[in-house]
Amino acid sequence: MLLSFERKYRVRGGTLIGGDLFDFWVGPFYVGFFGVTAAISALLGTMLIFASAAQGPTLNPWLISIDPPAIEAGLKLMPLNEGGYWQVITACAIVAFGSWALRQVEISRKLGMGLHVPFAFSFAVLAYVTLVVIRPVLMGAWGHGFPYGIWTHLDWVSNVGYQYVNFHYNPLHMIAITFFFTTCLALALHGSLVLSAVNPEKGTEVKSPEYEDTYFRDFIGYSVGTLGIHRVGLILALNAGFWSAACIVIAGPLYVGSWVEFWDFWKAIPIWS
Ligand code: 07D
Ligand code: 07D
Ligand code: U10
Repeated sequence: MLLSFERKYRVRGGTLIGGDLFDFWVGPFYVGFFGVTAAISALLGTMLIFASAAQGPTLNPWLISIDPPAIEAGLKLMPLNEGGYWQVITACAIVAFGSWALRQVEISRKLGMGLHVPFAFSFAVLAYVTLVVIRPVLMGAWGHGFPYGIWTHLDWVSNVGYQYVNFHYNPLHMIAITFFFTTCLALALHGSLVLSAVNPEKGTEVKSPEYEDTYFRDFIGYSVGTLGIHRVGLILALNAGFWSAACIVIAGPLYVGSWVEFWDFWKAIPIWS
């Protein structure tokens, strides 16, 4: 069934660049120009991670860390072993993620669908680019980017957090976290509601979307609707990514010091001071 549908849509066209050149599939994967650039940049980036790791001190995948240049190096291009690996790997990653998004665009166009998937993925890429390009450039040093290591990137988050005393007091971090939590709540409600409709009591019929609507009208007086919940979900998730990028780009470039003290203005408002 799936295969007969695939034969119908596996037709030429919809490419953004390269015409028919890479307009083919390898097994289940659509290739396209951006599949080739994604494959090359991802492979190259991964090989550079291995090359850098091979310089020592460890080959243990959990402990490998490719560190950005020292902060003192500013925005210079550095020799490979002094942060240059990190810089080239970052460039490979951005080309790979960008190609991935453009490949999503080509597939959407082939299928005559909206561009919602690439639009959504772009928010993840934006968060990453904010961390490793936008914020470091605004602060004047690549050394502000995060290191590429499973444990060391956690150290970076913790250290940067404590540089601002208590990162929880960053108001945009609060907004981002609230969107993450709400996204989870919405997905749990949606997943459980759909499953409850398609898994009714034994011997009874699968329930239609009207039941899903009615469930929430009975429960909270309103149903956003079966299409609406997907809009809600997308908007919540995009906001989670967007406010994350915003919360970290203001920490440093716009606001230096303690996020706890940031709220002093609040205590000084005349009404209650
Ligand atoms: C489930 C989709 C699949 C993706 C997976 C990740 C790699 C890395 C590379 C050895 C939801 C694949 C992992 C390719 C291997 C090398 C060099 C997505 C799913 C399974 N983090 N982070 C993780 C990345 C940042 C933070 C895990 C990437 C920021 C915290 C994994 C990036 C900050 C915690 C990982 C990135 C930050 C993690 C699970 C890029 C703020 C954890 C990720 C490119 C955003 C958790 C040991 C996951 C953990 C975790 C990958 C960036 C914070 C290793 C690729 C700098 C606090 N991060 N992270 O499931 O267990 O994502 O860490 O920006 O607690 Mg991270
Ligand atoms: C950057 C990932 C992009 C990924 C891409 C794809 C591959 C391919 C291949 C699987 C953004 C990569 C793909 C590599 C893989 C295969 C085949 C996603 C990115 C493009 N915080 N905090 C956040 C919470 C504290 C701090 C964001 C909670 C402490 C700093 C989010 C808590 C301190 C930064 C968040 C908490 C602190 C953040 C992360 C609780 C530390 C950031 C989500 C309950 C002491 C980061 C943009 C995100 C940020 C960030 C949540 C605690 C510091 C809102 C819930 C108090 C320094 N924190 N945090 O951004 O905003 O995802 O980054 O305590 O930099 Mg925080
Ligand atoms: C959703 C949904 C819905 C569904 C769904 C889903 C959302 C309406 C109808 C989808 C959801 C799920 C399936 C649920 C699970 C998903 C998650 C939890 C999300 C996380 C996902 C993962 C962890 C899996 C990630 C896996 C990936 C990304 C696959 C990895 C793929 C590759 C490594 C290949 C990538 C393909 C590329 C780059 C393009 C094509 C390229 C090739 C085939 C390789 C060949 C290369 C070339 C031809 C180019 C030549 C270049 C070369 C060889 C390089 C040479 C370079 C040198 C330097 C030598 O809402 O309901 O149901 O299902």
